[in-house]
Amino acid sequence: SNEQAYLDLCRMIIETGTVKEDRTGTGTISIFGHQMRFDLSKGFPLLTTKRVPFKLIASELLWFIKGDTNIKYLLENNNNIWNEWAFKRWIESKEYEGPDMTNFGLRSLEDEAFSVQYEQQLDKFKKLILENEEFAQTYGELGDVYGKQWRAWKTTTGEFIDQLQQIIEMIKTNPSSRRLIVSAWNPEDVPTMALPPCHTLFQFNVSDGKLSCQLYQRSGDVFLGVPFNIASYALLTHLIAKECNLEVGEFIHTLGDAHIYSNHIDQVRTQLSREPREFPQLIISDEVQNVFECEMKHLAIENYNPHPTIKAPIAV
Ligand code: DHF
Ligand code: TMP
Repeated sequence: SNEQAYLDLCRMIIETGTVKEDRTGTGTISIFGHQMRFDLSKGFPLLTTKRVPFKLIASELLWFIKGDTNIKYLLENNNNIWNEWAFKRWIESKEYEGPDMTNFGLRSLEDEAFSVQYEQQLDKFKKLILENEEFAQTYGELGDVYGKQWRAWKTTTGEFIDQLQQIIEMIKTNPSSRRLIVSAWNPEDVPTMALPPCHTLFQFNVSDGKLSCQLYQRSGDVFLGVPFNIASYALLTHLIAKECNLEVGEFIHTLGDAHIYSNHIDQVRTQLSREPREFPQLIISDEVQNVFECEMKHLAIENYNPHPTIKAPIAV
């Protein structure tokens, strides 16, 4: 398997990276510019040196594919990975009346009493999203993030471009094209997004009947985000290849600022001490005729025998 490519990146950052301040106040070690390649015909790149939750990756990808930008769908699928960024908008709004939650990410790590209060407010927030439709519409929204840009990029004339649908059509009708690009980076919308897109642009390429995908990721949290991003784009490539009757080729992951947060270093060292195992296989049900019809029940991972989970706090 090519898990080694990921482990090499971790090692390279620890050994050669620069200590760098960052927006979240956590601190990182970082390198700029790196590329990893995963041959998708040799197994599905779900890391084995720690358990990576495939279901969360799949429901997030299906949420992008639906064009959804509201965390309600994620919560309905027991997926909590975007909560903090929606929560942040709520506590910064006029409507929020609870205890001061400023800088909750860092404070909950340092202050036990605060952490209890934070968990309570976050639970309340999740409940409101799930039970109050009006609240969900306002505070579940992350802004015009991935789903919106992929499926309904707004043009200057007020029309919408379905980039994902167009790219699939182009792969079928003009597979030799060198213009098979989807961009999530929309400079006009960046200021109003909860988080400007980290996975900013991807390109497909068909050669020899195989579909490959390259992602440009401007910023990568190598311990928490990157394992998700690798599996997510591998899954997307498989789904599109299946619809287009192509085999899968490579996933090429190009990173801009590739960093390890200072409070993830011990976890990364633990992971580096482990022996990688065979990658698992992805199973997509033959019921799935097209990408947009895919649901969670159609996806499964087989022969996944990872080392145990390694927990780490996320920088908000
Ligand atoms: N911010 C930061 N600082 N790093 C990120 O990777 C990141 N990713 C986002 C949004 N903001 C971010 C969206 N993707 C987790 C993984 C991916 C992700 C968000 C969160 C995460 O916490 N993964 C945990 C398991 C989480 C769970 O089980 O609920 C992990 O151990 O992989
Ligand atoms: P930034 O906007 O200041 O770059 O912060 C975003 C952080 O989130 C950064 O650590 C990268 C990380 N991230 C990923 O690694 N993958 C993702 O898919 C997302 C959404 C974020």
